[in-house]
Amino acid sequence: MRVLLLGGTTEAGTVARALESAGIETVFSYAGRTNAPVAQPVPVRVGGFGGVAGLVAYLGRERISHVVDATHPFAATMGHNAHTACMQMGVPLLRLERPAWVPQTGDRWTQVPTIERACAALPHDPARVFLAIGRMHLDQFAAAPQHHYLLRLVDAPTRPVALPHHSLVVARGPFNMAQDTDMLRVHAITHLVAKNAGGSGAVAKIEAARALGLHVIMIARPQRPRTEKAHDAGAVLHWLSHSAERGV
Ligand code: 3Y8
Ligand code: NAP
Repeated sequence: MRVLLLGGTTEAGTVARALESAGIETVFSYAGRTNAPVAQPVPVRVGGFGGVAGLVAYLGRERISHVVDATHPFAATMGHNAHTACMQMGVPLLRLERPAWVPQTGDRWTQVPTIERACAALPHDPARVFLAIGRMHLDQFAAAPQHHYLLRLVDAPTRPVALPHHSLVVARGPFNMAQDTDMLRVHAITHLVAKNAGGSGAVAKIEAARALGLHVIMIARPQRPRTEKAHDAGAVLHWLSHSAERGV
């Protein structure tokens, strides 16, 4: 058995530790988005595969017997590519999906279907907005330059940010509520824009926004292909052992 673990989330690290403890041969895969990704207890590869064709070739060349997709809910292209490549190669695929966050008492959410619609959901009058969606979609908010934006990025930007009024925090999660509450207060934030990532690593800001009574513009997850799903590392190990018993 040789498992390709598509990573980049807190849960992927948990699965990597479980597979290593179980003595299951595993390769952990990062896209190479950040300068210094978190080390893992199993061999790591970094960078894209080169689309579906590249992934198909990788699965064959590396004799991968199983794929676990533990990528972030918004990494939908990787999700679709993994599904297509595994179907083509007859390699079993399991999606490790964490439940989406749901609004609770005290939440002031405006739910939008895409990142593009999040900007339009901001008020017309100038606000102070914590843009907690990382680096890759910041430019879309240049359409609303009247706001002051607080940006939190994993790595310092390599080019000027196209938002005239912004503050920058360079930090890597997982984050905690005390840190996030303090940051929202210090920057006098009135609105928060977030992806519905689910999980524990990014939830602190949502809990802090609830405590402070802030408006949250919550971006829904993109569609993913229908695949077998698990919600924790134990279920991944069970799937692998069951799959081995069935000789696949
Ligand atoms: C490169 C690997 C671990 C994994 C930790 C989780 C939690 C902390 C919170 C905020 C929101 C955001 C962002 C975020 C979080 C975890 C998890 C998560 C959100 C690393 C990582 C990689 C990435 C890629 C990065 C994206 C960006 C998104 C920042 C490592 C740290 C906003 C998503 O600069 C860039 O290009 C960053 C790109 C994709 C989204 C974006 O559009 O900018 N994650 N994040 C992975 C790879 O190369 O394959 O560097 O160690 C992983 C984590 N980030 O092991 O502890 O499990 O989700 N990541 C979001 O959820 O909204 C920050 O600030 O509150
Ligand atoms: P994406 O848009 O779904 O994927 C774009 C391309 O990046 C893929 O086609 C693939 O390139 C490559 N790729 C993505 N994940 C990969 C992985 N784990 N290993 C190897 N190649 C990968 O992905 P994304 O949203 O940019 O996310 C990139 C990484 O950051 C993922 O590991 C994801 O788990 C992590 N992450 C993303 C977010 C987020 O908000 N999007 C949040 C936290 C963590 P090729 O086509 O060349 O194979």
